[in-house]
Amino acid sequence: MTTQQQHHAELLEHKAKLAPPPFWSVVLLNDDFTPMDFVVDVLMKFFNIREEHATRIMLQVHTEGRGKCGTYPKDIAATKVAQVSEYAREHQHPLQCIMEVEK
Ligand code: NFA
Repeated sequence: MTTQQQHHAELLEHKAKLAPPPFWSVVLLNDDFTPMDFVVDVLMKFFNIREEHATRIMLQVHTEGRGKCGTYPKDIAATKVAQVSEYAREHQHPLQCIMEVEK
């Protein structure tokens, strides 16, 4: 290994020690078919959000195209996405749920 490469490796190691683990947002996407009540139920059931707030998030998704349901460590966010996607599929609704790394 050259001195340059060693220096670069040390910088990466230093950064890895300082950086907090990234958090991930779980985001719902709008579509034309999923009933509004179903989206509110999803937010209450899988994200532990009370009805009034769930209704506000659902309406944000409906009008703006997308809305954040919550922020979690990567594995928890992936589980939420899988649970929501399976639940929507079971009920034959096209509701889409994605995860995005927090900036
Ligand atoms: N746009 C859907 C409707 O008009 C409601 C909806 C909201 C769907 C949020 C998906 C997400 N029935």
